[in-house]
Amino acid sequence: MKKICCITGATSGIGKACAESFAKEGYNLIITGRRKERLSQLEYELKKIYPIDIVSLNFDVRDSIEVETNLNSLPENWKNIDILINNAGLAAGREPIFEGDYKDWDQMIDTNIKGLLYVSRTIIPWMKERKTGHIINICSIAGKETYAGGAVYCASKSAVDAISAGMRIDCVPYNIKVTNVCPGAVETEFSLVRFKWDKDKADATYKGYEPLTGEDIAQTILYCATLPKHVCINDLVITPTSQANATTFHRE
Ligand code: NDP
Ligand code: 8X3
Repeated sequence: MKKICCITGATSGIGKACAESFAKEGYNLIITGRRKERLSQLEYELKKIYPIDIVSLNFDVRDSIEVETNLNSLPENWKNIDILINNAGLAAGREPIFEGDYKDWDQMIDTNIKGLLYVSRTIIPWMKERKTGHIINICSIAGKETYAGGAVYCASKSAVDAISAGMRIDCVPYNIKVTNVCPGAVETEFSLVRFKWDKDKADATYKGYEPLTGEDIAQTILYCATLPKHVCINDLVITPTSQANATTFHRE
């Protein structure tokens, strides 16, 4: 029987790359996001290539009712989720804290922390019932180190770091693995979103060095997800070779 992988935020970047990598490995997929057309397009493209089933769920992770309604609407056999990739997230703004925008703060906190919690709260009981499962939380190097203009984004990812640790403790009796993945710079739509689609600012983030790609992270996640039953990678920081920590880059 094919395994089921549920990926939040599959319409772009790391989530989309995960959908492609897990599809290639023969997993059935549940893909989610707010941009419905992108979900439909991805579902169409993957089904054309791979002999797998895909369910697309179109919801905003910030809305607990939408999260529960959509996930609970899955047919019973689709609730047997083997892997949950809690990926949906964003940074909004890069101002010092005294110039921060409340809307940006709400969006980051509601998406990165509360959204991840709502999705996990709905799916973990199904894993617990079956005494099997693997939750992969996409944290960030920003959850390990705070940088200028990133207080709230970094705080939201620090929260993910803490939630992963707590989730692992609560889930360990039920044979559920929890892996916290902390990427450094990955070139996706992340910086475009952070800088409100200012392409020059987004491009500057990746200038002078080779950033990671969504595919690099997807391959790493696939590795974590396909280890033997008794092996769990708990916490993993991954950067481009030219990035030493959250703020030190070697740019040519
Ligand atoms: P992208 O902007 O390319 O993708 C973000 C994804 O999250 C999209 O699919 C988007 O879907 C989804 N998303 C955002 N907000 C919501 C929401 N409210 N409800 C549902 N889905 C949402 O960025 P990345 O792929 O880079 O980011 C993925 C994750 O990786 C994030 O958690 C990010 O913080 C983390 N990360 C990224 C790094 C980087 O350098 N790129 C480094 C470290 C961590 P849609 O808009 O369709 O809803
Ligand atoms: C994204 C990486 O360093 O821009 O989480 O915060 S960083």
